[in-house]
Amino acid sequence: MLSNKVSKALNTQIELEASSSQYYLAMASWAETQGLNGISQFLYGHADEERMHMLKLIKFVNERGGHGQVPALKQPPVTFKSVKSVFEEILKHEIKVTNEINNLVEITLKEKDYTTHNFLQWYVSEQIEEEALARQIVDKLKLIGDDRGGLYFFDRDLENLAAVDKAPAEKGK
Ligand code: OFO
Repeated sequence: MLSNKVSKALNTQIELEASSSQYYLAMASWAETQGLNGISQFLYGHADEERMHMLKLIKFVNERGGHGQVPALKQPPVTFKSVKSVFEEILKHEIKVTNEINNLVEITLKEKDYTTHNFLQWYVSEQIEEEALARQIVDKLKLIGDDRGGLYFFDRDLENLAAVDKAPAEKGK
């Protein structure tokens, strides 16, 4: 059974994962309107992943006798300054999510909730990957600078990355 403190903290995380999903969905839709199909496919996929992070938490909370609550969300931005600013925002956002996961881990230790502590290890590893990927992409975009041709190839690279990410899910169908 979850303590009130852990249950509340997990529900706050549910809200953060849900708003991450909306945020990336808004970025994906904006990129699509700019003709950046690879980038938008990658971001649509990323939005789905965040939804899965939220769902995993909801199910865990319910399994442990709590109530995973579906939150109301603020509208995310509609337009973005540039592709580089989108990925810089993602990196900033993921660093924030990592900090929140770390706070959650700390709460479970204080509450001696080792089951939730164990469950959260998946999120700890996931955050390492998410931050590393965002950092890699931001570095690539710095190299590209204002080169339109570079952006074209970058868009194609992300299309390939989105296809690779989707492959295991499709195999599982
Ligand atoms: Fe759920 O990891 Fe990103 O935000």
